[in-house]
Amino acid sequence: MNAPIKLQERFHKVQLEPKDYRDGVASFWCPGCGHSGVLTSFLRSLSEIGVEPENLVSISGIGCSSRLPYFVKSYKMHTLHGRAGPVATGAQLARPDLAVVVTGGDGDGFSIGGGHMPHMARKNVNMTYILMDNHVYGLTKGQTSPTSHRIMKGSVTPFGAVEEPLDPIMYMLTYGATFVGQAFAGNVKLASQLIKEGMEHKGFSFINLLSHCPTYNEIDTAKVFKSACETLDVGHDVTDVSIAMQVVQKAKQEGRIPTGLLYKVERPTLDERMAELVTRVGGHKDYDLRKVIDLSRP
Ligand SMILES: Cc1ncc(C[n+]2csc(CCOP(=O)(O)OP(=O)(O)O)c2C)c(N)n1
Repeated sequence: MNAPIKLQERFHKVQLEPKDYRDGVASFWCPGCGHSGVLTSFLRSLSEIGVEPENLVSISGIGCSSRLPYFVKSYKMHTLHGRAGPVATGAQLARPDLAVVVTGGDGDGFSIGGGHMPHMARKNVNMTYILMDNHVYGLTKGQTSPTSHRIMKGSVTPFGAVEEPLDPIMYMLTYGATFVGQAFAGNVKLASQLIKEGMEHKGFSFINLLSHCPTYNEIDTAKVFKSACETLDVGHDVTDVSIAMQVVQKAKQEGRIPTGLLYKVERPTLDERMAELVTRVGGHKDYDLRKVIDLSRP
């Protein structure tokens, strides 16, 4: 049997239009939803990467955003709320030759799924995580999320959120993601470029797309996101995590949102380390794979 072709080597082999990656299911997002911009960007990146739909796996949890895989031609799994990350990690380890992408909301990723986030980053799982960050729980009709601003009045917090918001970018920089980028979901040019670069990156790529919710978030409108994101021109050393953190913090203090590629480094991925371990330990006199895994089970 031939050795499986590595993931990044599969890219740029086919020429398909963005529409060729669109599955037939009609979108059921609200008119004007920022998530549509994420979908448009994702389809454009897939076309630019030239990945075959049968080599793509899109995985999500639960939420308006988590419906995105419905609309993309790929293998897909709409998993449990907050559990897309571990399922995607398993898929990536089982089939390192496939491109694995998680899409989901700030609630899905950082509330119920928050416990999984640092581990995907520190393990450097070779996959892409696109956070569709609308600072609200959309599907369940407008509760505050971990990224909601304190002034946001949610359906169960009519006087505003009482907690400070979490910053997904600082979080990922802290926990060791090897590719971190951010864009406004309505900026399809930048968002699709980041998704493309993130998918081409070998390792865990995290892309935060600020996606306005016109139905349940009156604070973070498309206009607000757009003007805050546009003002920044980041030209820093993207391989230095402390510089990336300083850039992000400085922008935040000035009321701006830093967009573009914020951080990118190379580090061995989880599947590479596991393959190396099996090769190394496999030569050990006491190592017997059959004792570790019951190969007779289907
Ligand atoms: C175990 C479990 N708890 C709670 C819910 C209810 N629920 C569904 S989606 C969601 C949050 C969605 O918010 P987010 O992930 O930000 O996505 P959005 O809808 O805003 O795109 C919640 C709390 C659920 N489906 N399952």
